[in-house]
Amino acid sequence: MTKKLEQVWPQDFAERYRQRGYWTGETFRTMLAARAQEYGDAIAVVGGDQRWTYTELAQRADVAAAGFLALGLKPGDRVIVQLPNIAEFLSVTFGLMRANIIPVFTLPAHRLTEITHFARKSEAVAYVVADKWDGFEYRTLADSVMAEVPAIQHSIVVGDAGHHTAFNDFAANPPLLPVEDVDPASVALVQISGGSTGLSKLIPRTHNDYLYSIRASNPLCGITPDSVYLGALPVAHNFPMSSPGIFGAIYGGARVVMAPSPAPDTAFPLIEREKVTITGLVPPLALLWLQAAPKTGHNLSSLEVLQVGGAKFMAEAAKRVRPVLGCTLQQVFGMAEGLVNYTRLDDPEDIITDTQGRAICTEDDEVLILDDQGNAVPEGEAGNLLTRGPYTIRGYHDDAAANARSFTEDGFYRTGDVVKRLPGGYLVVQGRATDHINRAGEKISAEEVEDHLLAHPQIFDAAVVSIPDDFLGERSCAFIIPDGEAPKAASVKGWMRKRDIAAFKIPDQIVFVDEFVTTAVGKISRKELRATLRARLIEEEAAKKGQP
Ligand code: OOB
Repeated sequence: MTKKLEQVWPQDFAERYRQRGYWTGETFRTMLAARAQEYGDAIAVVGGDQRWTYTELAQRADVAAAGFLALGLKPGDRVIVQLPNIAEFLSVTFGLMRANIIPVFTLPAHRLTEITHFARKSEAVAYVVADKWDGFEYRTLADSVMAEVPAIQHSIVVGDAGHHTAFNDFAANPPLLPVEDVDPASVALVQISGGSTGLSKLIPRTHNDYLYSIRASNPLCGITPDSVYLGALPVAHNFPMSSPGIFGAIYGGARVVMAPSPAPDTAFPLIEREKVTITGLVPPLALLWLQAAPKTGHNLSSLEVLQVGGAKFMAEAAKRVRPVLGCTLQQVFGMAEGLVNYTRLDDPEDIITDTQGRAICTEDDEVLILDDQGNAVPEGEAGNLLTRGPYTIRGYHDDAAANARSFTEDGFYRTGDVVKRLPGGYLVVQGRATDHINRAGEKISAEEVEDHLLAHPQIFDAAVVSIPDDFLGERSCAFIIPDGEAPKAASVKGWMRKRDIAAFKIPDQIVFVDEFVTTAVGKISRKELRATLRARLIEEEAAKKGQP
């Protein structure tokens, strides 16, 4: 028996969210059908040399849906989707949703270890990849995934499929038969968590809640049917998917342009050619764009809004966005679990540059800032951010331990972020209470990387910490106690690479130590240990640079 995939709010909350018009009963399928009606001839998506109108996108979604059903997939099944920024991302996704099949979104950077974990945990029956991307062979990965997870019965490849099922052949199937309407309170898609403890958790999002966050984001981000959204970050990530992202653009009858890479030499020509009006970046990429823009020959004047989020964008860099790029900065502080904060486009400049915005839903995004004892802190003081609301989940899929840790009894999600609140509800992110590394917006669980390191025959113990980094925001550093003679750092990294994990999880820096600090009473917690090691390294590095 497959485990039920659901996301349930207590009845009184659900009623309130419906009554207040957040949950409308719309589903992804009815939404796309309505947009195809209204904006039929307008271009919905541009990717590579493809340009599809809304009518065509809806037709392609129908074809995809018929194809998935013809393979024997059934409504309610889960499918791992691992696609780069290509037009087919939308036809696959809307096709699955059209057939009431649930996509589980993974990143192109994920490898066998992560994909098999997501496949098992979601009990997926199929896996969709592109043939090759960025020098990596996803068909070979699909072979390994199928060998390891027998429940995955189909691997569907966009492009040259080899011996896999060809997505491009779906058009040969008989047309889609009528599909039953789906309950808008059911799960539409699965996002994955940043993974603050151990392996990433699955985040089921419903039609009601996800579509609310998208619909409510659009006016805050200035999306109109004339907008052109550039998908620069991997669009499977919650930020470029829904804040407002590619789905917001489609929701608004606007245009999505898929960028194969966020690097200036790829993105800038696309901005000029497609007259892009809005895009979203993580801080390190925003820095690259600020550096490249003054020297570019490309006309970037169509750009109206640059969103930056996923990690803290420092005020000094934020101040340069308007003068250098000539557009409005929007800071976005969100999480795949739900809550998204935006600076408003007409906010005073200092709010835009110095804060991470305020919640989408002024009335019903409940935001608590508490000290470690659970008491509210005064305005302006830092505390732990907890939240609940019409698009913040009440639980992860099938993970009682994580749920007990991450949610309070009355349903607040403990974000793990330390923030302060300014008048008007604006939040400033101060740091984090949990032990993950936010490397250029990619969240890395210290524990997960430590577990890999501990499998190394010459490693006795390991602690992984975040170190401030001028460019990445944070980089990862592994402190290692060798078992006998220390291996070379490069060989540890090489060995980690062979663990079939996303490359961003390989430690940036490795420091060998003889022992970890202990206290008089013996062992200290991993959390304290990481904090101590981190502080010591930062101090040593500062001393080397001759700083105080
Ligand atoms: C976004 O989502 P996730 O799930 O990858 O990561 C969420 C975490 C937050 O809890 C926070 O620690 C950090 O990423 N974060 C930021 C931030 N935006 C996210 N920290 C400081 N400043 C920011 N602006 O990263 C995400 C999801 C939707 C929209 C935007 C970002």
